[in-house]
Amino acid sequence: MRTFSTVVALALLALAAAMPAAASPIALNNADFSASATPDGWTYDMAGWTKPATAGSWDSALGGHSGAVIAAHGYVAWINDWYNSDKVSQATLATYVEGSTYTFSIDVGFPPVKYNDNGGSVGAELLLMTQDGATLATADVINADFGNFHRYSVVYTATAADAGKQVVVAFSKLQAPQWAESAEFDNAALVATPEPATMSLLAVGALSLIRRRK
Ligand SMILES: [Ca+2]
Repeated sequence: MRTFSTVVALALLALAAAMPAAASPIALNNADFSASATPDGWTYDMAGWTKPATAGSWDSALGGHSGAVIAAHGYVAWINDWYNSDKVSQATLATYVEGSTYTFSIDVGFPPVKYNDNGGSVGAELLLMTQDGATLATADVINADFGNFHRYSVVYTATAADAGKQVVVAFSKLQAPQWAESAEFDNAALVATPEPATMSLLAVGALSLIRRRK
C-alpha cells in the first residue's frame, strides 16, 4: 500500500520530470517591431520601446537620416549615430530571480540599403539591465556579413543582489569609426531559464522520501 509520503515523492518526481530547466519566454512588447511599421516606410514611432531622445534629421549631404533611431518596415534602423551613446530599451514585467539565467537575443545586420557605407561591418551592443539603469551584462557583436542579419545574445545569471529587480533589455549601435554608420535590429526575444539545481533538489528530495519508505 502506498503511503502518503510515497505519493508525495512520486508527485515531486513527476513534477521534476515535467519541469526541466527549460527556457521560458518573457513577453516583450512589439518584439518584432511590426507595430512600428507604416505602409509608406519610415517612422520614428517605436511602440513599446524607449528610444533615444535624439530623433535626428534628414542630412542632405549624406542623402539620409543623421543621428536617428528609426523603426521602419518592421525593423529598427539605427543610422549615423556618431554623437550619442543612447540605447533602445524596454522594461519588462518580469523581475530577476536569483539563479535564473536570462538570455536576450536580437537579429543584427547591415542594412540592405546603404546610407553611408564605409565598407565596414556593423557593431552593436546588447544589454541586460535593471529599471534603475544598472547594467548587469553586455555583449558586443560585430556582423561583417553584408546584407544579412545574424542572431546575437547577451546572457546573464541573476545574483541574490539582483533578485526582485525589474528585467530591462536594451540594444545600441556601437560608434567606433571603423564600423558602418548604420545598423539594423529585428526580432527581439527574452527567455529565462531556471536554475537547474532547483529541479535537481526537488528530485533528490523525492528520491530520499521513497528510499526512506523502503
Ligand atoms: Ca520585424
